[in-house]
Amino acid sequence: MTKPHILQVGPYPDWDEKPLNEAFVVHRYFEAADKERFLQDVGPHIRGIATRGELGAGRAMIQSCPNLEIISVYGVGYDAVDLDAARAAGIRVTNTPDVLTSDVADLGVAMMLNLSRGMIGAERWVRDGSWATRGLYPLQRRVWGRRAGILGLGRIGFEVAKRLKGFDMQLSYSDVAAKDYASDMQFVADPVALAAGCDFLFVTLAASAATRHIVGRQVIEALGPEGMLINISRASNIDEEALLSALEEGRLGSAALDVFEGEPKLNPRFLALDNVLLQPHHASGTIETRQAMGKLVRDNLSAHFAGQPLLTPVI
Ligand code: 8YV
Repeated sequence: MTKPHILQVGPYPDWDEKPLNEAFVVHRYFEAADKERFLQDVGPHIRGIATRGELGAGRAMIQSCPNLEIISVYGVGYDAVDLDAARAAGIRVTNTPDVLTSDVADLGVAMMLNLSRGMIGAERWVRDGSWATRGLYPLQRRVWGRRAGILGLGRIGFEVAKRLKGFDMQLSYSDVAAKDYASDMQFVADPVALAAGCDFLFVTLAASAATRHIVGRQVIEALGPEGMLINISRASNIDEEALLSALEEGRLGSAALDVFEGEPKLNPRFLALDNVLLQPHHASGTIETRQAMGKLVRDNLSAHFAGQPLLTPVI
């Protein structure tokens, strides 16, 4: 049987490369020096795209592959895939939900604990000898028993909530509608009201055009100088300019961020702040989860080319 040709948009861990190359003829887009030329050359052969959540597949890429049938995303977020272009051409799209949910929630909660208790600074305090020369580390803020708001109570938000219950926190959430599986949490429809009523605001929304900058100046102001924003979703959910100026001016207490506009480059203003915890978009980055994500990317492609139902279809 001839192997289908696929376009690989970004690198995967070594353990994924071998099985991918065994099952498909793989064209490595990310290695091409002249990407436009590369797409012109290989585009007509491509029947599948294997991409990553943050890389997606834009309209130009999709349209350069006239025989494209499926886009398989390594990630739960598919906001970087041009769904309209895919739909218009009858192209299927899959993602990797569920397998990463708990790891993403773990990192979000870890970020909250770490920043609230000042653990990065405390580590520095030990290493640079301040403990011996300056004495006790400055007191930090408690987590347990305080108020957490969750913006987007989907799979990841729900796992965050489960973990926060272990810290005896008072929980509330916003979503398009109240969820029947969250009767023990307070539903607050308006994100500004949600932010006004919590100390820690988790952003766990699937990003789309409708959620762009949903955390804007008003939400940030409502969270206030004692509040902490934790983003484990997508940068586009937050108005980064409003966030930066609020952090710089002390109108927002602090922010723990795993995602940034234009990542992996980020606005250098973040680096000058000491009220932030900055993480390199690695909430799903455990060996166990990444192995499961890689397998799901391949299994969706293989199912499609074998004429079987997709495991985790988006469209
Ligand atoms: C990335 C993610 O895909 O699940 C998502 O939506 O953003 C991540 O899991 C990951 O960084 C791998 O590229």
